[in-house]
Amino acid sequence: MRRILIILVISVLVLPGLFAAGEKDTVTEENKVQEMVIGIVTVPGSAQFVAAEKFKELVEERSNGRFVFDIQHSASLGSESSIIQQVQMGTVDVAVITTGPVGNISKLANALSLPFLFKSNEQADEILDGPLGQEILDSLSAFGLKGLAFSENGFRNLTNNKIEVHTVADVEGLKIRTMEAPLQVKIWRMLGANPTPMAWPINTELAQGTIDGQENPLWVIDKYKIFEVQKYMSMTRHVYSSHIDMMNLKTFENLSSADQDMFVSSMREAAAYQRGLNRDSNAEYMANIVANGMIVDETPDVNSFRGMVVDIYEDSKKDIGADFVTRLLEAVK
Ligand code: EAX
Repeated sequence: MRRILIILVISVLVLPGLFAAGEKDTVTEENKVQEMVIGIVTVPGSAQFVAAEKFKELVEERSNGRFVFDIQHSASLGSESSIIQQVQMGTVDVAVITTGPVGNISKLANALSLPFLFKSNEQADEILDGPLGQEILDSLSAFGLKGLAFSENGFRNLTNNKIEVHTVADVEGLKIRTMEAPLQVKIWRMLGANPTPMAWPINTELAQGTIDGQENPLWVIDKYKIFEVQKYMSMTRHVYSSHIDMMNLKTFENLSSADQDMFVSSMREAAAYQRGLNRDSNAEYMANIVANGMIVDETPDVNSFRGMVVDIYEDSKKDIGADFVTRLLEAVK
């Protein structure tokens, strides 16, 4: 009798606890933790990092930790072109990549490298957050990538060590580093420079004088201390540079539809947050660049640059596609 009583007590008090513990430790769809890698080429505090970190924060919070992200930064995964391939292969899950190199796979993405396309940040937002931007994001699916959103690099400006650049004539023969983007190389060749496509970062090449100059937004000139290896900057604002925030298409498709919505909306929010921060910080970047002795031409003769690249829009219709370029040029009029 006593034995039966003990067994009864055990079955009533202890067993349920064990099952519950077992249940808790049992990995289910609901509580499975998915670890993901986010790849960026730039350093902590950079535009890409801010967007990646905000995305990580939002999804980890909204998924109650079902998704956790490790941000691999500072070119630890190689160049942006290499990171794109790793996302295509699925060894990297998410990436924030400057649009230039994305143009090597998606022709439509190349359109965003057209010079003097956007007159302002607001116009860039209108187009990138609109149907034309969505068409570019969707174009990545054909390459095993899911385009989630556009974050911001910013308007690119020319720096160099040789000469104060006020008109396009001053660019003649300058060895300019460009992103690994065919259209960028074409632009600088049309402007009279001697362009060299190179993966980021390039401080060593600038310091050694392998190249005379480069072009990037203010945050890059400041964050990468380009003012230590370059004397002059001209506010050419010749291209509005964005990032395409992407992920592996299969990994995205394997998510539940609720999680897919959460990933897309979180990256959109992260991108909007990052754009705002970048724009609010431009004055501080400029002040620091000038304080560190860089000679800045705030009002170069931009029309002299425009004049040299006027044919590129028609030309680009062959590579990018006449229909899309025509609609884009119409939209930014
Ligand atoms: O985002 O390669 C470049 O010039 C990019 O603008 C750089 O990665 C910073």
